[in-house]
Amino acid sequence: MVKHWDLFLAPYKQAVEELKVKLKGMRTQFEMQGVPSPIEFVTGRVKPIASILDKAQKKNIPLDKLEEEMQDIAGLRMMCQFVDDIKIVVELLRQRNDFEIVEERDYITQKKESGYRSYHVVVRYPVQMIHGEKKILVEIQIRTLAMNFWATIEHSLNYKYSGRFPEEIKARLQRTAEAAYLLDEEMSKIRFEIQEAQAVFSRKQEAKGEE
Ligand code: 0O2
Repeated sequence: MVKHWDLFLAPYKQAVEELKVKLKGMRTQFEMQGVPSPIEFVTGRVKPIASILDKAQKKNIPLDKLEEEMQDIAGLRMMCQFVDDIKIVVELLRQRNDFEIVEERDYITQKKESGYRSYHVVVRYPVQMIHGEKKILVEIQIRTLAMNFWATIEHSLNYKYSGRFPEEIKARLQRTAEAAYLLDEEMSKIRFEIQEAQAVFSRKQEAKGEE
């Protein structure tokens, strides 16, 4: 017998798979046009059941209200090389008509107390199931590679310390968040040099492939 969680998570799994194809497709289209892509790579995941239960408990979300109140059971991440690319990607998402944006959270201009930076777009996405259409919430996080590096490290430490960081670690994490931000700023300043070099590099790779 198919378990209750499998049934509940089925549309979320389908949404993540479909959106991974669609959002990765955006990158491919830039590549085909021979212009630098604002999207470096895309990942996606369905929140593990244990994390859903954990978050529901922490945020007092009744299990029969998960669909409406937990926005990130289905999650996608779009990584960009440069901070300015984030705006471009958000604008591309706003122009799509295969989902409806329900909320945007800008943790880049308004970083979280932890030091976390990222831009979150929550969308309502229609999934075609055998019994009809089901609209589900999906959270798309858009961030630079540096923001992603920091968030990944902080997330593992958070897990280790169950969110109760020793003061020293907390302070260091805030400083590393600033360092990541500075790295993004410096990279932005030499963006055109970097993109020129990347274009030369990919032309060389293509030529090698044709040999
Ligand atoms: P996981 O393991 O990534 O699924 P809240 O959970 O209260 O912070 P809310 O209202 O659920 O926030 O939505 P929000 O603000 O969009 O944050 C949800 C997700 O953003 C988190 O999911 C993380 O992926 C990421 N995030 C938010 N704040 C931080 C942070 O300080 N550090 C890191 N590393 N990631 C953050 P989950 O459920 O926490 O975790």
